[in-house]
Amino acid sequence: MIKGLTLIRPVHSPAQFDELVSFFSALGFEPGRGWDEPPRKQGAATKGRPFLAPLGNLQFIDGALPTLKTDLLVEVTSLDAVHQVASHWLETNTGADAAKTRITSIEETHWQSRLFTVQPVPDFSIAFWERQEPLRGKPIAIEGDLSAHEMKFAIVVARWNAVITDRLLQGALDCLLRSGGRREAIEVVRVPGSWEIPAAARQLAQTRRFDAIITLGCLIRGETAHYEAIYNEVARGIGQSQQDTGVPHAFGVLTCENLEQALDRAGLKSGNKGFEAAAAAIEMASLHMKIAAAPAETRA
Ligand code: DLZ
Repeated sequence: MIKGLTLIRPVHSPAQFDELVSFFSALGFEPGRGWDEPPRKQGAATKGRPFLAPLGNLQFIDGALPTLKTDLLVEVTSLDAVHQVASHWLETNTGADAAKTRITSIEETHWQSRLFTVQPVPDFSIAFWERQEPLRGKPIAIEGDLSAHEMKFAIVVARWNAVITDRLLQGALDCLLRSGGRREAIEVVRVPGSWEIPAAARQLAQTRRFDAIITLGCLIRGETAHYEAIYNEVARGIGQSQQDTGVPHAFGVLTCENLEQALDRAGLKSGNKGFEAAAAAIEMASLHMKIAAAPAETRA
């Protein structure tokens, strides 16, 4: 019968509202359905923006926690990456000096976890924490993070069906920038059609200047002679470039029956595959670095 918990947090001003929405968005919280209403009486709320997490609980405790004073506890799986994103957000939004006073370093807790606290706005403190890995500190699995901080990307985008591929490009850029990437660290390369993507992707990967390559194109069966042959060759070429160069390549080439289906996958009904390809590129670039850095025993 019970469906969910909602923790309401009134804010002090519209500016603070925008700052908190920006901070929670930057950290990758899933936005819920918000609401806006005309003011009904003096001081009444006019808008709300929910943020969702896969799990939540309301916890009553008997007395105070000895070391922890916070308004909200958020459990995460990649604490170091979250710390990086939070620091980056603070530096961008509050300046480098203020940022230092509003975030703590990561510390160990008495409950086998690591934790830091951050104040995105005054009077609101959030503690992010991660359980220490069991098995004597060995991770159960090596996983890539979703932080694009300090990473470099090349995006190869086909001009053919530009009405679709431009949307895929916007989706990819949106994902990279929202994940902590910098616009100057993203190179966009345009090619005539999907057929040309593998050659450009390989050349870019061979420069070793990029942590990952994102490939974006759109093949529409109805409009493409030898559709299957072209699609197979494009997929094979991108895959082979990835295997040969060792640089992660994300596959964002749509293969659709018709234009309507392509539009759905470029930001309408079925999400934006450019955004998804960029997210995969970030994760694989991070995983690539972690596997390279992990001691041999972790990999056994
Ligand atoms: C020629 C062609 C056709 C018919 N259809 C598509 C398509 O649906 N999507 C796409 O990205 N490119 C298409 N092309 C162009 C080829 O990919 C290639 O650019 C040209 O054949 C020139 O080599």
